[in-house]
Amino acid sequence: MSGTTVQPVGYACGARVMGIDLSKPVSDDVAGKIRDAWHKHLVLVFPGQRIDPFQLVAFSRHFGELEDYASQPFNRHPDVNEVMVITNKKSNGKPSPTYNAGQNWHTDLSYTIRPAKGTTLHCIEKPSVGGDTMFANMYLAYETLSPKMQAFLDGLEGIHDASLIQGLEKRGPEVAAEYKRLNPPVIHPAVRIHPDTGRKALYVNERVRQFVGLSEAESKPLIKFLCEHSVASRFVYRHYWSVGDVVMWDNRCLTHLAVGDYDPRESRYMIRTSGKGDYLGRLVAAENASPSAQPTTSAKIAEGVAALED
Ligand SMILES: O=C(O)CCC(=O)C(=O)O
Ligand SMILES: [Fe+2]
Repeated sequence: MSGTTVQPVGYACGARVMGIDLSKPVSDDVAGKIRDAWHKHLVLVFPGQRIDPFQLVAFSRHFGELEDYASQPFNRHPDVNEVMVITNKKSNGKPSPTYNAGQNWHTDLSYTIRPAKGTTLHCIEKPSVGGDTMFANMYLAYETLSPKMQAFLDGLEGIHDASLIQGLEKRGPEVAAEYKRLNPPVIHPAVRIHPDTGRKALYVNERVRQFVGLSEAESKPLIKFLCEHSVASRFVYRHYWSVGDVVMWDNRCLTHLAVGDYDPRESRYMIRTSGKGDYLGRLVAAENASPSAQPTTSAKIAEGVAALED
């Protein structure tokens, strides 16, 4: 990447990449170097870009197949299926269903069986102040736990539930109901091994309701502890957006939060792609109904479901 620089912008994660024009085709060689920088810094910021949704898709495809957002059929870009619009701007006089997207700590699409691998977000309009996004390094969150807690979490699975999306109900009863219908609770490991780096990362966030095999009363304090621990300020990079930024992050080893710290009368307009996940979780319901499920697993899931229905 001659003429290109990668400059860390945060200690926990985050680097600024200068000298690449994303409106032009990116060679496989450059894409490989970007991937290496991404694995090292987890969040890459490409400032000063002017790209349309097609160019965003072309760039993002270098890092794998793209998500078609079938489980979130809201605010899709009218011209490009793989692009979601994250905005507070009304369309056809109706409030945007993504106006409050991402306002609790999460990792994208973890409430689906195939959570997004990475996400790329391009800022087209932003409020005069605020509208920031924060990212927490979940490798560090895991690595700073005691060995006993790490060993315990290594064997745990979390139930991720779309109904825990912050502000979902405020998007309107139809949007909320459709979201939940399309995204029934799913199970993922509490700790994931990143397929490219081999490092373990905590995979628990504010959209986890319970751990499989633990009661709700046992799960809740542990989830609370892990959520608080994982977003300690020393693990966090806060991105202050500028128009033209393209930010690409790794959902397998980060959680993130849209802070929502801006005047809602001002416009914020971002376009987004997500990479299809490289691993599959399991549906709580399917697992529970499957006759081939191991009795112990089945019983554990049933316990989880029963507590979910409390
Ligand atoms: O709008 C933002 O700052 C981030 C929203 C979000 O969580 C996402 O696009 O995945
Ligand atoms: Fe998100």
